[in-house]
Amino acid sequence: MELLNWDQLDSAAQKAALTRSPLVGDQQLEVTVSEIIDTVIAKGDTALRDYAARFDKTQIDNIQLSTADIDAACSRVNDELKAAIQLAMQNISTFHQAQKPTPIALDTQPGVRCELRSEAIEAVGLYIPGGSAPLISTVMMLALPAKIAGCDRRVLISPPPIDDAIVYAATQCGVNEIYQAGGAQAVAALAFGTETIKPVDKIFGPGNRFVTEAKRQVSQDSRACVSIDMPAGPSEVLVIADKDASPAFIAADLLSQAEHGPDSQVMLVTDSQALAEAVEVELNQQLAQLPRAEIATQALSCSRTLLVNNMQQAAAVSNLYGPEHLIIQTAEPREVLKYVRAAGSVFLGRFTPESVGDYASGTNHVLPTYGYSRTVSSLSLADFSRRFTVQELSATGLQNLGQAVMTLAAAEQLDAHKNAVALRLQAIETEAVTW
Ligand code: HSO
Ligand code: ZN
Repeated sequence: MELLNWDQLDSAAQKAALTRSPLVGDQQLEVTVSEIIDTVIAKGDTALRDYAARFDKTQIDNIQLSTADIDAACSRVNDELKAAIQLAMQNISTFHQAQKPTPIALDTQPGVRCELRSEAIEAVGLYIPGGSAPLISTVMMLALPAKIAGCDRRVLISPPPIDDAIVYAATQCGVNEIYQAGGAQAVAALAFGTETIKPVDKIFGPGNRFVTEAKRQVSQDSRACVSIDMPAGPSEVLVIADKDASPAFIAADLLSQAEHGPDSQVMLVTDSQALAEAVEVELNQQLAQLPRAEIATQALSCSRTLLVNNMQQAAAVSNLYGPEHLIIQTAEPREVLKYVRAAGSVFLGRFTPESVGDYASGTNHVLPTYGYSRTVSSLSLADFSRRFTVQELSATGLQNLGQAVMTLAAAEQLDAHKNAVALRLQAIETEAVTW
């Protein structure tokens, strides 16, 4: 990894040191995805079958998995994996159950009642990538909160041939419809529907650049009325470490992120040059053993080590970067946490690798990437519901508040607004209110 001394960089070089690789959104991608979306709108299931044959090299007879398909898939999953899924499910459920919102109802002033309520989104579409790393864990991270939030239709879609463990996790986590389709065509099917798939209200989940672009396009398409979970970029981790941290642990954490994809980015921020050098040695050793070494090597080529003066400065640098994952391996990690302002998810201390949050500690692994952690939050129960407010005034309430509203309406020169209050106040004063 490139080694840079933070204080020796001018502000432009500091900015450059925190840049991510540019998102490969090109015009061709935009056109290709938009054509796929239009084809799915026009040809429905036939388009999904054609694309499955062309892109996934798979002939699909049934787009929706039947009960027999599901049972067969589940029976092929081994018991050890089933037990691991069950344990992870328990922790994820516990943490997300605790996020249930408490309704708010109060009087802001006498006779003026205000309430905040929340309702589950009816139909949610959960996209699960397939391919070289079928993300079983993402099924749990999306389907469990959807169920706990109370979404009626929990629809999972994943490229064919759909992985057995994905099917098992889906049934355990309460998914009620499973479809086989991948890429932009799957997103289009969720947004617009086909003969087999009814459209959903919101689409969740990670994916390749076709999926990401399709999510962006459908969420802005006035023909659909669908929203998406969050903007997406490549996965990333930033590790803050001091001289006593374990180089082996750090290297393993950096590589666990680097193996996700060639465009993943990993950053090490430390006040110890000796540690930085020891991590480099470990990286080379561990990398050689990894089946996905090629992917990880590419990711490491655009990753950096930044040397800082102290841990407070390390946190400041991390805040500027806004990492998806932040690992703090220092003597007093909670002291560093005090300065952390922006991160998708934070992992404290030497016994907390990112992997535990990726799979099973209970926190959600769908997190803002690409610096969005400065404004976007990690996925939570709130993303599966919508909030709305309620208000109710008594006659006294309107008498207490009415004049201020009329003054504000007059200042905005919106007379109808003013009249809506004035008429009622008159009625109250003349006792013309009969109900
Ligand atoms: N690190 C990924 C999640 C994941 N890792 C799934 C393994 N499986 C993004 O947070
Ligand atoms: Zn991961």
